[in-house]
Amino acid sequence: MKRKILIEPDPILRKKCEPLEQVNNEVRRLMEEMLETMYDAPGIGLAAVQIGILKRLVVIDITKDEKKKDPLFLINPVIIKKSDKTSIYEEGCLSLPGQYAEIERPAECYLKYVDLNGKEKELKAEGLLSTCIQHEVDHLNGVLFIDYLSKLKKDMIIKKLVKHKKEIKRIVV
Ligand code: GNR
Ligand code: NI
Repeated sequence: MKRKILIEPDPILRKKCEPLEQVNNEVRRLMEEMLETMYDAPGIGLAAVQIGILKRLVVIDITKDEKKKDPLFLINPVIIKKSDKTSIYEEGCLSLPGQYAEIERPAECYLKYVDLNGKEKELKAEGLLSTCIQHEVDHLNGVLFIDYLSKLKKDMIIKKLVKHKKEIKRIVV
């Protein structure tokens, strides 16, 4: 089932998410729904908090080819090391529709996480995957990419989103 994605400003997006205690079928089903919601959007990553669930769960698929899906399921991801070298990507966020900005982040990161079988894994990421992982782990801590912009740029984006949300409401009502 496809879920509704929360749009900033929304106080839920600013909450810190709780670690998951055990991986069971309910969690596997939830992460499949997150993946469906992400593909449908479409996006390359989604954190559970974006659909209102305050758990440390992330799905990612950065492959462009629609036929060759390559999903990554991250439970309780922890970034254990970041490179000094940085890279800049133009980021978007499904919770900030239509808004994009160039963000500088560590180019490489090392990640520890639990997979869908409850097994501890490690991963070294670079390029877009590294940026996406850092963007998603930020979500788990209530951080959005606009938090890295100047107050002026951030306020401008939030103002646009407030207007956007009012327009959506007007259409629905
Ligand atoms: O779809 C998304 N694209 C993207 C592009 C550059 C850096 C990060 C991202 S993640 C984003 C989906 C999203 O909002 N994930 O939380
Ligand atoms: Ni996002």
